[in-house]
Amino acid sequence: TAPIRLRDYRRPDWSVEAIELEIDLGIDSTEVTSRITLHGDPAKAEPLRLDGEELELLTISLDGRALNAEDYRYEKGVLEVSDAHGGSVLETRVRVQPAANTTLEGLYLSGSREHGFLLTQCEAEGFRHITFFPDRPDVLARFTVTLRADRERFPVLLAGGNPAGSGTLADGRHWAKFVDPHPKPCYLFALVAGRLENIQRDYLTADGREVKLVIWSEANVIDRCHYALDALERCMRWDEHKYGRNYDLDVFHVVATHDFNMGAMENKGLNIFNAKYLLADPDSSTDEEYRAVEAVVAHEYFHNWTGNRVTCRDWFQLSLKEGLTVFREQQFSADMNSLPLKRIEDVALLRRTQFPEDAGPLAHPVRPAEYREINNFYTATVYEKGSELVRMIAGRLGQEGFRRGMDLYFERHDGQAATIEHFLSALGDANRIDLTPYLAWYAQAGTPRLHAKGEYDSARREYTLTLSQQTRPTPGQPEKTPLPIPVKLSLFDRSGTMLPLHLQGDAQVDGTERVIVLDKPSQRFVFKHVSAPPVPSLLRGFSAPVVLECDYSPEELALLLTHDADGFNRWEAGQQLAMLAFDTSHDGNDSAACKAWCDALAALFTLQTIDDALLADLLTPPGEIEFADRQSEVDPAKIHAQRQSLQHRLAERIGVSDLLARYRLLSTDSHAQLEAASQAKRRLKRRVLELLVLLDADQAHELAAKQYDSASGMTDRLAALSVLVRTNATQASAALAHFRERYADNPLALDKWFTVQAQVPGDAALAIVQRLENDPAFTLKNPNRARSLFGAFASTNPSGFHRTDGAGYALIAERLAQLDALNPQIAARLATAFNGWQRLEPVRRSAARLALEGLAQREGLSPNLSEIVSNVLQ
Ligand code: B3K
Ligand code: ZN
Repeated sequence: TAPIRLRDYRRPDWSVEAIELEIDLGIDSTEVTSRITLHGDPAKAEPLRLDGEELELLTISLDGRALNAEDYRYEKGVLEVSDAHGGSVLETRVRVQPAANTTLEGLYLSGSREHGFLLTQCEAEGFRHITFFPDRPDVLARFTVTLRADRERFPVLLAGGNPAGSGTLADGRHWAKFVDPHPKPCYLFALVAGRLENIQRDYLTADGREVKLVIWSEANVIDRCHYALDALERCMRWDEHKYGRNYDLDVFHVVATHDFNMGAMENKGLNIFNAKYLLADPDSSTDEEYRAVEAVVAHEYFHNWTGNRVTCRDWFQLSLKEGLTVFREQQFSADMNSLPLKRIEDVALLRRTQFPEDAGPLAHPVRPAEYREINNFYTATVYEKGSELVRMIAGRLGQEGFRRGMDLYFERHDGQAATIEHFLSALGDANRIDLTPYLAWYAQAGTPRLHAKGEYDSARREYTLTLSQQTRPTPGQPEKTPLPIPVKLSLFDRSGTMLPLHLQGDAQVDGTERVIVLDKPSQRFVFKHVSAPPVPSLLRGFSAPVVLECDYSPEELALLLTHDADGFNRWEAGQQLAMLAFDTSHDGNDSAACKAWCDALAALFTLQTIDDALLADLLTPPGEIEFADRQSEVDPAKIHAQRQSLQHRLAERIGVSDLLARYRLLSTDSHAQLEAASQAKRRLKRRVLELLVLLDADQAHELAAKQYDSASGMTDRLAALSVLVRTNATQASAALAHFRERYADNPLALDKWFTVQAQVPGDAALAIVQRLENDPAFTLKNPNRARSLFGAFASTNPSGFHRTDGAGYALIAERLAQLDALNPQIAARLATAFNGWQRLEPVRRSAARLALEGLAQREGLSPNLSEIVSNVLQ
């Protein structure tokens, strides 16, 4: 198939003013009657063409007249109707088969035939699997939906919009009607029908609307929805305060399902969630998972304005809603929890997922220029890098300026399908600033490298910082242009004090922190009145999504790690120092960097003045994927071993007795409270245990086994289990058996049981994965379960997946083909685990190539999986 290109965008010839849906629901067969009122000028328009995939067309009529076979054509996913004109009403009746739908796109069944419920997923192009429609985001229509079903089997009937009546029908059936007053694109349509329970709460918006907030789930988990309901209320208030945005319907429904392709979906008035991001309780959720629930609830809610009220003109603009909404969620989570910890988490995620994506064959701009399968573009680049771009721009405008810009954006584009240009113009116009230079960031793939070099002139008491940038070629983009890179910086003197900044050309002193913008290939910045050679702290708060290359000495980084007042920067200095230590330690000989890293951390460890959670993060070196990202030839086993030895050095430097003492101290607080201080203790306790096991495995295993047995919550329990399993403790099998038994009826907890084992490092992992896929609880049909085993193995366990004999690749390639037949979206996502194979050392590289080529040659691969496999291979 030919790719779809941004530059070919044309406004739709036909739009739809209103759509009335009448849906007769059944597990095996559902009939959908749609009446759409068309808008368009047939004189200049193409014939009416509607999207429709695998629909069994039962009847079709135009303006009340049944159509004959010669009046329309339905083939290859398109229904073409002659003779339509502006104002025409097209009525179609189609049949679809929910229970047979394993793709989890369109209308499908969650759970079993007997007890499960029906639901929809339309973004990006699922609506065409339900009825005929111009399935593109720039066609906004008013939706009226009537659902009809057997009352016994489907007591709850939900669709987006406001409720507009319900009643009884003959034969034990009933109906419910919904009207959505806000025109919306069809990807935001949703329905849910089945046996569901709910919890609810009344909410009064700042502008005086009474709203019912209702969370729905199957009966057995409804008491695990309270945390999400609280989080929902928190984020609604926050959006009112921070952005002046109020909710705009009388009800807000949220539904949990165990069968979902992604995290959640922002359907207008009817959000649908992967249960993983909605359910939370201390016995089965970790602290991290609580934060994820809060974040995803907020993300989906924030879409109501950034995504729904203002939507995207076309899917190339996806980051307009996703990057912006991720950014809004990050601000919210930082406000609810901790700004530095949130920033650390997000930057680590960016480096682990987006940087490798941007450095390999799947690299694409935040606004791609072309795609084949849009579902393959819900990527870390569109989401996470997209959020970083918004952050840079928000930083440029300042808090008030950004709010002014957002207000103008909503004012101008409410009810519209907008573009990234619209967004930048609104933000710029509200502040009389030209933001068009930032468009280059949206168009150019690849992570820029920012090179920094400082020179001190003692005679002139001047410090000159030379910044230069370079972006390596990416597929289809051999030439790169320089981008505007805001560099937030401070200068420290050698005692760790921040210096006042006198930038040449500036009228006066500008505090101790400021932003300079590099927008040329290279630029010099001169700071005056600097009395001694300073240590620059660059890119503070990660002010731009770039890789910083600066030839710091170990002492300089240690100084920042010790003295920087900002938690994020402190962490960042530690990460850079660990990188340096990693690069310079060979054959058991510690480098100066390794020594500096260990000394500085050991000192901070003893000092006990740092927040426990931050200390836990400081004590964690960059992950294996990040180390790999910096190497031109990757040996994952070697990286694993080298990273382990780095941590071993750190553990030795701190010493068994201090580690033990701290572990005991942290263990006194054994209640699974959600307070930040309790969470922080658990995070540090886990880290200390992980360091301890490197020094004294027997003792650490005993402690871990005890922690496992006495844990009052999942965070401690899973931390202990993971230490036991990953370090092959004799106690591991008993704990695993206990966990398996205890959580047999809790799929989300059981997923963790699979994951912990799939993450055992090294060659042992493969046999474990092969054993687990034969566990009766394993199934490829459930995305969470498939990810918990194969995703965890292939995407998060480099030393396990990348075996020299290629058996990891062969297994995943085989399962990809099977998975593809069931659920192409999930298969395509899992296949991205092969990204970066070209940089593997030769033995693994040829094994990976073999597996990929074998996969590419298989018959009948979905467009989703073929696109990823062929892009990865190129
Ligand atoms: N917008 C959805 C993602 C839809 C993915 C379609 N393959 C969730 C979100 O980003 O909020
Ligand atoms: Zn989103």
